[in-house]
Amino acid sequence: MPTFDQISHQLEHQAIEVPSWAYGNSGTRFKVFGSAGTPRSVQEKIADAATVHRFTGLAPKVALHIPWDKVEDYSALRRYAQDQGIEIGTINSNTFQDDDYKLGGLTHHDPMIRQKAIDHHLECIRVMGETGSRDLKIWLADGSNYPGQADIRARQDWLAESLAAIYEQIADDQRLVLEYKIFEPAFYHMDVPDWGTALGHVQALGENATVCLDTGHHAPSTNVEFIVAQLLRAGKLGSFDFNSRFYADDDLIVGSADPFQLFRIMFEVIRGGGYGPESDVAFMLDQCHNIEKKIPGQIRSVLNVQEMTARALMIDREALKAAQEAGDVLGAHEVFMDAFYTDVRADLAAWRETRGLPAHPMRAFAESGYQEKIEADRVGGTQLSW
Ligand code: LRH
Ligand code: MN
Ligand code: MN
Repeated sequence: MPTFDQISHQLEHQAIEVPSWAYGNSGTRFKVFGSAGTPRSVQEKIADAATVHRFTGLAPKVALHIPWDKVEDYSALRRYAQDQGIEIGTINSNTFQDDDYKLGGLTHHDPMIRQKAIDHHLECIRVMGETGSRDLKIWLADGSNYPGQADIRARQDWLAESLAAIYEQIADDQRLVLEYKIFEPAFYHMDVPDWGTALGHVQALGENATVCLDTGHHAPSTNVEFIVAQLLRAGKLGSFDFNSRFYADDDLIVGSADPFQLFRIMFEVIRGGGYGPESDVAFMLDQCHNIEKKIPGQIRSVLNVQEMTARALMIDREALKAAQEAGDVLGAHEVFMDAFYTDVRADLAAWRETRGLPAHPMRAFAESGYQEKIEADRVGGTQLSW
């Protein structure tokens, strides 16, 4: 097995995009808890995201959600982020909080509503021009609750037309990234429920259209790393929305529910050429911190990704291949598991120090006083929720 020192250079350029909405208050349909220090403006969310980057060196971009993060001047917002040491990343559209979209947005039976949803995406593309963002990420809440309620076939045609109208405005150096989800908020059918549907649509659009894989958006027991392998084979894995789940779209801290799954995913990413300076896969978090503190929740998350990446990089690929080709079932499995069971935490701590970062980012953040300061400063105004 390679040593940590042999793989550590591959960790240098690791970049994880944090979501602006992770810093706002969130909850379930039962309750959204407020918490001291929660941002009251987009700028305060960006300041918190930049803090995660300062303590970890892992999070150089923050993804925005429009209109949650709507501001007057996006160029000024970009400069604000840069002054804090980060860039604005993916722009996420939002067609799920407007009454007009009750029965759908890009797939609505009424062409006027579809046009409204298309126009929202064109507005997002305009924002991307100002923020310098590469990716427009589209997740649709569109679907139906009852058999017979909607023409599920016609909606695919409308979706294809709507996406084509948006894609037409995507510049050569930009991408349209389509995210799928098995259910919720619609419970009978979703218009983009799975990777096959998403892949079909983005393949019809063209080269700059790819798929976003949100780890919480599958049926229980789905082999997610297999989907990773498939999308990479097709050259269509655009991005990840990382999070953990026990049941459905739980949006918990990535690597908390099933670190082994994260390891397996990272292995397929690495093996399939999706990791490293040559790759354009975006690694994003899509999480909510309903009861834990938000900044440490994000720090924990990016560290979990880093840790499982390091372990996956340590798989002895040659020994694995040899065992596979010899038909050595248990030998191959052992090679795989040896890397998974290797504790890299001490090595990572030492390596961080060589890069001028705190060895223990969680501890360093707790001792920094940042949390106490925002709790004292951010009084008055309205806390943001996602
Ligand atoms: C939908 C989703 C999608 C949204 C985000 C807030 O469940 O994963 O990515 O944009 O949550
Ligand atoms: Mn998501
Ligand atoms: Mn989700």
